[in-house]
Amino acid sequence: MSAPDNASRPAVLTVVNLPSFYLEPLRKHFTVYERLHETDPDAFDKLAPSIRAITGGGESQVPSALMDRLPALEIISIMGVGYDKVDVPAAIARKVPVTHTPDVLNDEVADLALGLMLSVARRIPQADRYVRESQWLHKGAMPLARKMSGARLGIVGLGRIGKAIAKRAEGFGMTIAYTGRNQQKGVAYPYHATPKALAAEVDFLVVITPGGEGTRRMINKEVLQALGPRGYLINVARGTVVDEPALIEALQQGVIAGAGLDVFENEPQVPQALRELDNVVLTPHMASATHETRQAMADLALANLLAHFAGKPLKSPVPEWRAR
Ligand code: NAP
Ligand code: 8YV
Repeated sequence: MSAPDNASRPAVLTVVNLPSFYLEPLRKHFTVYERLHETDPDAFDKLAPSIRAITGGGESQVPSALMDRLPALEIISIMGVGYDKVDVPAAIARKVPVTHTPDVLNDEVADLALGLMLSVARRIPQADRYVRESQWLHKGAMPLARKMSGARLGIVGLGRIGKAIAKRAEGFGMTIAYTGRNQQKGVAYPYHATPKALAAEVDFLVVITPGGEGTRRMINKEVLQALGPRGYLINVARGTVVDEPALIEALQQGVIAGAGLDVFENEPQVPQALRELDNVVLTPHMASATHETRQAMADLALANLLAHFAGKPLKSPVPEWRAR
């Protein structure tokens, strides 16, 4: 779509602070109101009837109450594969398509999952501190760590990213098993019907399902007990998938060996008790956060908006929209 003049540019509301490499091309095609509903409610009241699109990130809230304020809303474009905080049934009821950015981030998220596995088992952040704080000099060699190559990996959610994690883990000579709501056709890895059954069979349990009600606190005390004192939990999915208080207790009491966490229940708040633990590696929800991948996500989010306003097929609608 070539850039329209000012008057004919559709109005878009952003619901998160977007990076400049998304905002700048967005402004070429649209009149962009940056988080106007939060920054200037009076101006938002006046402009809301003209807003035809919402765009935000994978963690953005798009409740039906916001949609109610936007009678001209035509599309919600999420720059992220997860969309658990978008009220998709409410959007579908209004005939408003929701799009997201699958696949373009698979490699990046899988890379970080493997990075967290290595970090927690080989204690790489602790080793870095050991050198910086001159502990090597004064105490000698660090205590021995845990071998990852050849260990048993369990994947909770063998979807696009889960499969990219499995492929990388094969390179480490790991054995792989998985769980999900369904056994997958054409997948040779052993399937376990529940996270608990899977956890009992593995050394590393990697969680990479969607968030939302269907998976809330699915990784609970029982699953952690099944993972056991030599097991590591890695969560690159959503904080809501893990029972965080139960995880903290399990880490404090040695019920599991450690955890690598990119996501948390109440981001960016991370419980003090978790931050004080030495057997965890924590990252700030950054699994897709490289220039290359965030650019690809921004390009796809924009492409969905442009396709919609050009009357062309959407590039990547969410499955619920496709299946409606
Ligand atoms: P996907 O291809 O849809 O895969 C999701 C997998 O989860 C599927 O294998 C699905 O299998 C399983 N699943 C869904 N609901 C489940 C349930 N209730 N219980 C058990 N398993 C369930 O999605 P993806 O592209 O791999 O992305 C997965 C998620 O990763 C996203 O939704 C997002 O939350 C998260 N993510 C996080 C980051 C980050 O920055 N940390 C970045 C990208 C994505 P079944 O249908 O057989 O259950
Ligand atoms: C980003 C994510 O944090 O894609 C997702 O579901 O969680 C991450 O890639 C986010 O979406 C960036 O907008």
